[in-house]
Amino acid sequence: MRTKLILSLLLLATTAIAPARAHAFLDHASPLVGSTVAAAPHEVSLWFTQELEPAFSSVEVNDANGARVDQGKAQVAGNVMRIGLKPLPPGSYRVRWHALSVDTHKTEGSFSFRVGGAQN
Ligand SMILES: [Cu+2]
Repeated sequence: MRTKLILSLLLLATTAIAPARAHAFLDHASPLVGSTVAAAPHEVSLWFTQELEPAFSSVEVNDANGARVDQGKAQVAGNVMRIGLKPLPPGSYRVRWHALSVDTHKTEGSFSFRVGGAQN
């Protein structure tokens, strides 16, 4: 009986302490993660699972040689982050994002997409 009581108390304490599990993870993106697009996109848009803190969230896009191909300043509105792109020749590109969600949790990630078909 006593053990049961202690277990219940422990469980209660754990539940009370557990933080909200709602970090800003990438929900989806445009261009789609890992996709190949026929026409060069003018911007990359990222939709997150939670609202972002604009001052501490950023994204950059690099070509296969590591050169920046974005316009330099991400725009954040609610749970969406966008960044304009320079004209992209066919090739593969990597998007790297850092996010601080409104619950102050940091997340980051990257994905690639490709412009054009057979070209490198
Ligand atoms: Cu969180």
